[in-house]
Amino acid sequence: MEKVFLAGVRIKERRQGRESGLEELRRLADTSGGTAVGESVFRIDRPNSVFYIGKGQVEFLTQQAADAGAVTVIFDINLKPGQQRNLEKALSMKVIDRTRLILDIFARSAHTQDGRDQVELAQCQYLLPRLAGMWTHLERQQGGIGMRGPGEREIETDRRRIEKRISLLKKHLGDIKKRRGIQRSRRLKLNIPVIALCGYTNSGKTTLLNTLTKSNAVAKDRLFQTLQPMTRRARIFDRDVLFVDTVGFINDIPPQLINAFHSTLEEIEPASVVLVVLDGADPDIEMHRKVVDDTLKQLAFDKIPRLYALNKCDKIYKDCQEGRFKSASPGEPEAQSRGIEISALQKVGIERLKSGIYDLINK
Ligand SMILES: Nc1nc2c(ncn2[C@@H]2O[C@H](COP(=O)(O)OP(=O)(O)OP(=O)(O)O)[C@@H](O)[C@H]2O)c(=O)[nH]1
Ligand SMILES: [Mg+2]
Repeated sequence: MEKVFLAGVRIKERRQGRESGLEELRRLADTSGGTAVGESVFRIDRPNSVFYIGKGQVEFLTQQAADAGAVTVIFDINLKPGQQRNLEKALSMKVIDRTRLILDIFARSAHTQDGRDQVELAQCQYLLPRLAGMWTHLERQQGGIGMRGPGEREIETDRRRIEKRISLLKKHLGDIKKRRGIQRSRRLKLNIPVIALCGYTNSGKTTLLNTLTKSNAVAKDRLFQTLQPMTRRARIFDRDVLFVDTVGFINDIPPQLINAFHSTLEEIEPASVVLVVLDGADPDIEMHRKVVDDTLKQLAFDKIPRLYALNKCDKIYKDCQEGRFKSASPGEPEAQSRGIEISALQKVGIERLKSGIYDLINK
């Protein structure tokens, strides 16, 4: 396990409401195989062009990370290539930013050829502007966080080869897009309503898909477990429907990933209903809701009727049984705005959720 030091950065004036802690960064670091040996949060007025954080803060961080025995510093913000390089020089350590960390996790989760191609495209696009001087001042390392996955062999090659690789991958992804398009139009001909499960990563989308369709897709307590969409047929009362599980969203989702995963996200397009799955027990639920709403808007899926499920309610209510939740019924305004409380794992609130879906597809 690689010893990592976590560095959170908060811009003072952007602070609104609850300031999120480093829990998410800790989970991301953990998922990518790092062991956090220390952490610090740096508050700044505005990003500095040289190091992002202030010079004095860099000195403090250098000391802290070295004392903790870290070999890598992971930031929860995105760094410009120059800032990243300057920080690596100043710290004499590998510096990973948020995008690189997330790309690394995606590389670990990519088990299919399509998934690997999509991640590699994102990695190549991330690397291209960072080629100059990359790792040259550090001992070249084998493996480790941010060095993993299909893109790693490309690091030492020149820009031209990466550019060639990008165009080849884009061609592959074009083929995937076509193939998916054909599959979708075939499904569309069946005239069965599609319900897309969307949400923040780890909110329980796959678990809910399994519960709704009696499937056994892999659901794990791990960020970005699901990369590829999965469609399963089920019945809601007297109607056949198709549920599609999708890749999870995250705050500050790297644009390279949205780009590379476009063909995957297109599976949401034919949906009659977007079922947003939120982790109802997460203190950051409102941030998650906003990220999901904003991402759906960015992808132009905001016109599709939406239903919110507040999942993991068994974590909130001790005595969790069907009908015991305090939530309003799906027809009531409060439930529509906040969401229908469910537990995908304990199979609670599922009938009420189905009624909500049923009402929307019959509209
Ligand atoms: N307590 C509790 N845990 C749940 C519930 N639903 C899901 N989980 C757990 O939450 C974790 C993530 O569940 P997944 O279904 O894999 O979540 P996901 O949204 O598909 O996550 P990604 O595919 O990684 O984006 C797993 O450990 C599940 O067992 C629930 O209703 N209650
Ligand atoms: Mg999943």
